[in-house]
Amino acid sequence: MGKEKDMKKYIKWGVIAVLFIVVYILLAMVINNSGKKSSDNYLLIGNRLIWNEIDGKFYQKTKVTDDILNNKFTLYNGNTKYEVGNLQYTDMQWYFFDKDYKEIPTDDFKFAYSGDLNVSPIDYTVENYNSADDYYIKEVAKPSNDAQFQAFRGSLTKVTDDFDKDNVEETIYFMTSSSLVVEDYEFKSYMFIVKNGVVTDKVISDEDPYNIESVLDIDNDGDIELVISYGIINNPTLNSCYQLYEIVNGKFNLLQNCLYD
Ligand SMILES: [Ca+2]
Ligand SMILES: [Ca+2]
Repeated sequence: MGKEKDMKKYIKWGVIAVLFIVVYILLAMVINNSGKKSSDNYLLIGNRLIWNEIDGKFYQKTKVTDDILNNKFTLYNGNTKYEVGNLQYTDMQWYFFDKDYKEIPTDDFKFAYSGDLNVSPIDYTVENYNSADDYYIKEVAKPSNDAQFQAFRGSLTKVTDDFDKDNVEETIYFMTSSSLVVEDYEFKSYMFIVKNGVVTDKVISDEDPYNIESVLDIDNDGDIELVISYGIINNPTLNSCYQLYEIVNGKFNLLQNCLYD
């Protein structure tokens, strides 16, 4: 009788132990899947964007952690490539040093990347308004008075290249009337493409401006990508919305909306 009782006790505790282990494994699996595993593939663009690439998607890191700092980065200042030995993020600014702790110049800092990423720089210049742009301001924004016109002119930036590799250049314009603070007027923001003198695509926002942050070849496949910030009027932060676009046949193609870690 006693032995049987002991046996039952053992089985009972055995079953409990097995259940415990099963629950533990399931929990571990759930926890593991809910937090995306970070990778060593980091892309730093300017001082306000840190992307962590996982399976082709770029997740924004909203703070600087050791995970980031412990990587080996390759940096482009203009078209000059450097291997980074150490990096620091102080007062919202990156500082890079080579293996001898000599500071790497960042006067024309394009980006730095680590891990399996392979990013190529693209030569580009961000230009401001000139009088030939009035035609497009009128066509796209239809300003109803001179103050609105002036606001768009003052904010206008543009970048030109053959973005979709069809041997015809496109100019991508960014403009907003956000500087105009008058009653009964809600400012508008635009991003549009001009190709062969024709507006081929436009994106309109009721409020938040679009800004060009970077033009690069993010995967080194020869096709150009654009990093555009959205909704930043004054101070871009690590939290701001950064989008990735390509241009196809004169149209914007959103490759990735802002995506947070
Ligand atoms: Ca083109
Ligand atoms: Ca590319």
